[in-house]
Amino acid sequence: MIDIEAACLPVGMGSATNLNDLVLKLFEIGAVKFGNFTLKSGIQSPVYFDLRVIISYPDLMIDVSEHLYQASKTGSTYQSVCGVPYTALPLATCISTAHKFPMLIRRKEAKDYGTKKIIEGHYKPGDVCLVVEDVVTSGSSVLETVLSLQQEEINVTDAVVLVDREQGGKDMLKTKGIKLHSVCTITQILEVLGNMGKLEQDVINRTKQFIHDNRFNPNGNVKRSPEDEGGDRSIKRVKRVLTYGDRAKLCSHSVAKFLFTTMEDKQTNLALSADVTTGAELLRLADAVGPHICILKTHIDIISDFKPDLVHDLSHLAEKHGFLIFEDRKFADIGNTVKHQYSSGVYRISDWSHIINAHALPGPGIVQGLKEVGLVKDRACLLIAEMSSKGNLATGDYAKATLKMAEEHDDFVIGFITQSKLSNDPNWVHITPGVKLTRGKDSLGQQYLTPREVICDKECDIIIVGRGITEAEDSVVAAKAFQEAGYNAYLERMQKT
Ligand code: S5P
Repeated sequence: MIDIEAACLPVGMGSATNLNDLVLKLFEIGAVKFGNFTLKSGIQSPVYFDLRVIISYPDLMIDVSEHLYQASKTGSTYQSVCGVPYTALPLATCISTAHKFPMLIRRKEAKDYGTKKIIEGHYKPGDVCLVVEDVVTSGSSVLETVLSLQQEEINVTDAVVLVDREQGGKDMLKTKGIKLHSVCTITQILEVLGNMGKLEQDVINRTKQFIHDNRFNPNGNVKRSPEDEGGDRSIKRVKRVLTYGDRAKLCSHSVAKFLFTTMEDKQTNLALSADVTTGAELLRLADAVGPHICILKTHIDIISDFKPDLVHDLSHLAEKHGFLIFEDRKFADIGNTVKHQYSSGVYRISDWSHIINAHALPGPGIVQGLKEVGLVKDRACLLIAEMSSKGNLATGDYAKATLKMAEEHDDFVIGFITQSKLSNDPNWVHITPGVKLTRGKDSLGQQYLTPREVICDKECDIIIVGRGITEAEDSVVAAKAFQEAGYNAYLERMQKT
C-alpha cells in the first residue's frame, strides 16, 4: 500500500498541488485513459497516456513542471534542462524559466549539414544536464536524448518523468548510468483513482496485469567508458561515441536497424561490390565472402546470363550469411519512370533488393516514385550525395541539397552514397565506394581511399569494395583483410572521439 500523503511533494518556488489532485486532474482532462487501445507497436493496452493535452491547461502545466522539478531534486545537481521532444519541451521550458536553469533543445528532425550540432543552446563540455520526459515505458526515448547530449560531451546523470509506466524503463536507464526520478508511477495512479472511486477493480487488475506482462528487458548495449563508473561527475567528461549497436537502437527504419545490428554482430563494415558478369560467379562470391560482409552490392544488368532464379538463390545466401542486398541501379529519372524501372522489367528489382540508390538530380519526385513501390515492401533507399570519380559534379551545395531531400523522406531514405560524412545525425548511414588498401586510381577516373581514411578520418560508416576483392587472387583472404581494416578503423574512431 502506497502512502499517498508521503508521496505528496513539498511545495517549491511554484505551487505544486498534492499528488492526488494532480492525478485526478490528469484523468479528468483525458491525459490518462482506460479502455482498449492499440499502441504504435500493435499491442493492445488497457491504459493510454496522452500527456500532450497538458499544454491546453496552463495552470496544470505549471503544476506538472513544479512536480517534475521537485522530483528531480532527489538526484544530483545539474546545470541545464533538456526536454525529450515534443511533449516534454514545454515542461522543460517551465522548469527552466521558473527555476532559472538554462535550457537545451535536442533537434529531432532538423538534421544539419556538416559539423553543426544537434543540441541547441549554450553549454560547455562537462556540463550536467537533467533530461525531462512526460512518460517512460522502455526508456528508449529518454536514452535517445541522453545519447545526443553525451555526443556533445554533456553529462547526464539523472532524468525526471511525470509518469513511470513501470515497464522496465527505469532499470534500462540504470544500466546506462542514468537515474530515473518519477513524479508518479502507474501503480500510484491506479491507487489514487481507485481510492477516489474513478476506476472499477477489474480495470485496475487488468492494467496491473498488462504492465506486469509487458516489461522490457534492460539491455546494456551502450559501451560504458571508465568515466561513467561514479566519481566526480562535474570534472569528468563523458564523450560517448555511438556504436553501431547504439545506432541500431535509435533507427526507426527496419533495414537501417538490421544493417547496424549486423555490423555490430558480425563485426564488419564491409560492403562487397560484386561486379562480376555471370550468375555462377556472383553466387560463388556471395557464398564465399558472405560471412565477412554486411551488404552485397550488385549491378544486376551486367550479368550476361541473368535468370530470375539467380536473385532467388542470392536471397537465400543473404539469409544464410546475414547480409543485405543492395542493387546499385542509380535511378536518375522522373518519379513515374523510376517506379516502373524499380518494380518491373526483367529484373523486378523491388522484389529482391533490400536497398537501392538514386541520384537526387531529378528532384524529390524520384524519391516519391521509388517510395510508392518500396515502402510497402519495407525497402530502403540511399541517395547519391557525392561520387568517387574524378571531376564529378556532385559536390558542395549538391550534397547539401541531397541531405535536405533525404530528410524530407526519412521513412524511406536511410542514408547516402558519399565520400564524407554529411550529418551528425546517427540515423543516417554513410556508405563510401572507391576503397582499396592503398590510395590510388584506375585508368577511368575512379579514385581510391583507404578503409582508415574513410572510416576513421572521414567518419563514414561502410566501405564499398569491388575490384580490391573481386580481382584478388583469393577473394576470401582479401575480404577478410578489408573487414579487418574497416572494423579496426571503426574501433580506432571510437577511441579517438
Ligand atoms: O561514387 C561512386 C558510387 C558508386 S555506387 N563510385 C563508385 O565506384 N560506385 C560503385 O562502387 C561502382 O559502380 C562500383 O560498383 C563500385 C566500386 O568498385 P571498385 O572496383 O572501384 O572498388
